[in-house]
Amino acid sequence: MITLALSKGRIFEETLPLLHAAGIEVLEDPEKSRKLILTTNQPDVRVLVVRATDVPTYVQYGGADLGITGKDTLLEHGSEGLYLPLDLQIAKCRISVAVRADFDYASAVKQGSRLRVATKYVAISREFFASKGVHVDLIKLYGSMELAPLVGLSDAIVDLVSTGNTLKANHLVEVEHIMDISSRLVVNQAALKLKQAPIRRIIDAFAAAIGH
Ligand code: PRT
Ligand code: MG
Repeated sequence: MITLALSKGRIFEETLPLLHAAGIEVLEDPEKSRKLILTTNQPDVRVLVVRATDVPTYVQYGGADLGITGKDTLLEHGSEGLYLPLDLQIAKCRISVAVRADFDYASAVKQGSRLRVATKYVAISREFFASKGVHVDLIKLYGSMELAPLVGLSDAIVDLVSTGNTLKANHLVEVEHIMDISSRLVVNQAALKLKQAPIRRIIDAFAAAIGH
């Protein structure tokens, strides 16, 4: 049995064409079904539906053989015990610093002010601001980061941006582009040894589908 961990939403949707290229069709829709283990047309391939942030954990501990997860999630989680064969170029976005349109970020940085930064991405933020020599107090949030500067919880946020519509709707502006983000295939290293042929087949089909 080959077990693939996926999160619902954009990653699931954008993975379907890759699975199709590997001859795998998921037989249930995770948005409609309450099942957490989805069957496929391949009797020896199943899909687990897990929280996006839990995908690396499932694969690391062998709850799943493979998974697909954002580079953001991997950088926060770490990639110990994981083999990362492919950047799938799906679920693309960027991770940025944003502030209220009326906050003078450039002056605050120039003056060496201590910034309060709200984010789900504590590791990425710590590393980014340290590399710039900016002192920050990081406030860990689990979602809706855009709210924090609006109510004075923080001066800035570090969050994912794709169209920019969420920032705009909340009168926030992007002031730093930290890095580009896309999703990667992650593989359990022990599973790769034990189930080499079927896992290689999936990796190769995905690679061919994205033109590698
Ligand atoms: O939603 P949930 O809390 O369950 O989990 P999650 O947010 O971790 O998962 P999910 O499925 O929303 O995101 C999974 C992965 O998709 C992320 O880890 C990223 O690698 C990738 N991805 C790509 C995105 C976006 N684009 C994105 N735009 N993840 C989130 N967003 C959010 C962003 O946080 C912000 O709130 O969308 C909003 C901004 O979008 P725009 O288009 O308004 O700029
Ligand atoms: Mg989300």
